[in-house]
Amino acid sequence: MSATAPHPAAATSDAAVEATFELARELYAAYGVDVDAALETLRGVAISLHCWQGDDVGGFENPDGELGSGLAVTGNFPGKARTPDELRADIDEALRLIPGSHRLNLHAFYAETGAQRVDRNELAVEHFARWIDWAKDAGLGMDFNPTCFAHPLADDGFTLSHRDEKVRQFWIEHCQASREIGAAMGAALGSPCVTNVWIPDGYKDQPVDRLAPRQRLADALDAVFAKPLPPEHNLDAVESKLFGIGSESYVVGSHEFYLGYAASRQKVLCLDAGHFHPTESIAEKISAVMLWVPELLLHVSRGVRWDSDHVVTYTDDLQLIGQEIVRGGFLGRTHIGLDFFDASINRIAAWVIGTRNTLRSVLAALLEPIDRLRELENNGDYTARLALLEQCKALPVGAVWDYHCLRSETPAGLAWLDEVHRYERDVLSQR
Ligand code: RNT
Ligand code: ZN
Repeated sequence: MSATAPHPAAATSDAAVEATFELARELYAAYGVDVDAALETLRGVAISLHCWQGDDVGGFENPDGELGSGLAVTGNFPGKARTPDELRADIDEALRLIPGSHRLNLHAFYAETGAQRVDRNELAVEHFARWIDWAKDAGLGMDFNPTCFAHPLADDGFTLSHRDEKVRQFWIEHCQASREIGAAMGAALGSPCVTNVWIPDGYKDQPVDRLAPRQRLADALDAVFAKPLPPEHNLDAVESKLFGIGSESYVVGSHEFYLGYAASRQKVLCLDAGHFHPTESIAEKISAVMLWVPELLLHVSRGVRWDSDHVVTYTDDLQLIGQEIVRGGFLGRTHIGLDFFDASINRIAAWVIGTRNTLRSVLAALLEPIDRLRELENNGDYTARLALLEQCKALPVGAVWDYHCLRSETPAGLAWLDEVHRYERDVLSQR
C-alpha cells in the first residue's frame, strides 16, 4: 500500500499559484499567445472517462467471468470496485480531482439487471437507469459500448464476423440494442452519446481466407446501423485494431477496413493509440482521416511494446495528439476518450493521472504560438520553426495548468494525491 509522506507541491499556496500564473501569462503574451482564450477553450473540452479502469474490465454480469478476447489486465492493487455503487463512488472521487466537466464511457456489461439474468441482445435502457440518473445528477454526458467479449458466444474468437449466422445475429442484436441504449442516454442527458463498436474477431494463425470475414463484418455492421437514429442523441463509432493476444496473425476489423467503412458510411472513426505498430502514432493520422470521416473518437492509451493499455503519461506521443487536434481546428469534431487499465496501482490515481495528462496536453497545444509557427513554415524558415518549437517546451504550461485547477476548484500540483490516499485509507481498504 502507498505511503502518505508529505510532498512539497501539496503545500503550494493559492497565492503562489496565482502569482506564478501572472508571470506565465506575461511570458506567453510576449510570444503572442492569449492565455485567457486558451483557458476558455480548455474549459469546454470534455474527456470521456472509461468506467472499466475502475474494476479491471470486470463488468457486473459474472463476477468470476474470464475477460478473454485478447484483453488482459495485470496487477492486484487492493480495493477494486465490486458493485455499481462502488464504481460510481470511485468515479465521483476521480472527477473531484480533475478540472472541468466530463463524460462517462460505459460498457454494456455494466448493466444493472437486478436478480434477473438478461442476455446481451436483450439489454435495454432500463438496465442503465441508475447510471443515467447518476450521470444526470453529476452533470456528466455518457458514451456507450456494446460488449462483444467476455461471453460464451465470443469464446471462439469471432462475433459480428462469425461464420455461424446464429452467432452473428446474436451480436448484431446486441449492437442494435446498444445503439438504442446510447440514443436513450443521449436524449436523457441532452448530449449525444458516442456508441463505439469494437470486436475482437481474428485468428491466432494465418488464415487462408482473409476476405470472407471482412465481407461478413461489413454486412453485419450495415445491419447494426440500418435504423437511423437522431445524431443529437447517438453517434456511431467503429474501432480498429492491429492484433490482439490470440489474434496475432489476422484481425478482421483492421484500420484499413474501418477507415473504408467509416468513410463510406460517414461514421465516427475511433483511433486507439495502442492499436497500431509501435512506431506508428495516431496523432500523425488525425489530419489525414479528418478529410474523409465526419468525426473522430480517440481512445487515448499508451502501448508499451504491445497494446498493453498503460496509464496515459505525458509523452511526446500524447503531446502530438493534443497538438494535431488543436492545430487542425478539430476540437469540435473530436471525441476524446480514454482506454487504459492498470490494476497494479491505485485505480483512482490511474484515472486522475491519465485524464489530467490528456487535458494538460490539450492545454499545451492551445498555448502554442501557432500563428508565428505557421508563418515560419510558410516562409520556408525551418530553422526558426525548429528553434521556436523547442523553445515552446520550456514555456511554463505547468503554471497555467495549476491556475486552471485552482479556478476549477480542483487540487493544483500534486495535492490531489493526498485526497487519493485519504480515500484509499477510508474507503478502498475497507472493501
Ligand atoms: C480493445 C479496445 C477496446 C477495449 C474496451 C474495453 O483492444 O481497445 O476499446 O479496450 O472496449
Ligand atoms: Zn480502445
